[in-house]
Amino acid sequence: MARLEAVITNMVDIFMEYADDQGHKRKLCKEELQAMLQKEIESADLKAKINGDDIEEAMKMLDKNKDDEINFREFCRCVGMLATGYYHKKIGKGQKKGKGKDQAGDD
Ligand SMILES: [Ca+2]
Ligand SMILES: [Ca+2]
Repeated sequence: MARLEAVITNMVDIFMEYADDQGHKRKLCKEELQAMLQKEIESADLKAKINGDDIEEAMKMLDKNKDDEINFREFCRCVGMLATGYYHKKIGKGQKKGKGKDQAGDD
């Protein structure tokens, strides 16, 4: 399979595999998210990007519509964040302390 195709099908397959495990189908609850992060991400750097060691924080960060679950759109955003983090690392753009964390201030 072409590489980009593999990325796309992997994303969908991984999401569905974990999201359909328990609770609501097509959504990752906290336990499912934790299981996925534990098994599907090995790099400590990547995990740190989304607070992967603290499931409460990771959930807070990824759950944009605040329904306490991760839907596919939120999952895609998560993968995008990880990819961006990796990209920045590769081009040598470290984490600069500019304006701090971008807090999605939607209130
Ligand atoms: Ca589920
Ligand atoms: Ca959500």
